[in-house]
Amino acid sequence: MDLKQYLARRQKQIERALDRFLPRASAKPATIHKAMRYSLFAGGKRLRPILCLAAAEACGGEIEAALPSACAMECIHTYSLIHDDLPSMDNDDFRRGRPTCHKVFGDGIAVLAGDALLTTAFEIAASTQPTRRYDLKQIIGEIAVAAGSRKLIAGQVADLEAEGQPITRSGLRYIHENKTAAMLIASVRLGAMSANATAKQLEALSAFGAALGLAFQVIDDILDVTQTSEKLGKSAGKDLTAQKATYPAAIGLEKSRREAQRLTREAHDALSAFGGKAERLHALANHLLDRDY
Ligand code: GRG
Repeated sequence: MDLKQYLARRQKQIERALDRFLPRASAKPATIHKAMRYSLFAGGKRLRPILCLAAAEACGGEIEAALPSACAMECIHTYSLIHDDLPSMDNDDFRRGRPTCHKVFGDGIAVLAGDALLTTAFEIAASTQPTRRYDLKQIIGEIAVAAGSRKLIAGQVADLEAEGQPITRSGLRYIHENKTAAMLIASVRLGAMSANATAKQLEALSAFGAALGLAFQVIDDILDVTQTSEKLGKSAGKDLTAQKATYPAAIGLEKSRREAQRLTREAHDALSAFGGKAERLHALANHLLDRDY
């Protein structure tokens, strides 16, 4: 398959759907809708929604049915980036190749734009068509748990608390499992749910998302020290200066690369029962391992 073409097609579908789901920039109060759209349509890779759609395909589902979940996950991801960049968190000026939300709109509006994207995600998810096995309660619950205080927020809290402190491998893994992998796991599970997947398929996709999420974060840590800010579209080298807990800092660059390869193999293995239907998920896993931004 031509992955480049596949990514471009899916990115286009996701941009269109997000544009449809979000309030217009001119809707009152215009400032907040402009700020939400500023960060949402800033050229992110759309990894989480693409994984959601590819998981739906692997389970024999339709793209249209998975789009609300896919867009909800992208809204939550964007909210987390806006808040992460705030002066009270990572204090970043540059994200997705442009000045961060708070740099353009001010801290107050950036906090509110993040809040509004988080709540909009649930409004979008509520428009999902339930399937025979999965009702709206399960779909909304899946998103709420992944974005909540035991997953995404837990990872962020552990990350903040680890700054400048020595960290163990298991402490580092805890941060990455919650801050990064939980959102990837939920993305593939939601895609599968939209396709009325079996419990076994959901389980396999959870294992895939967990391994891929960790691999993705290890690569992200490596890129932070090996790439330029221009290439990444965000401030490179920040982890080192902020004394962040990262894989290269904990185990070195070479070992980190081997760990990313091992985790990617684990992700591939989790898909064995899907056969050819998981072709896109396999290609995405390889692509994430080889990426340079
Ligand atoms: C503030 C609740 C809250 C959480 C913040 C997502 C996050 C947690 C922090 C952002 C910084 C970071 C390194 C997060 C780890 C996950 C990650 C690598 C996010 C970047 O995802 P990409 O590369 O970004 O998919 P794009 O811009 O392409 O969507």
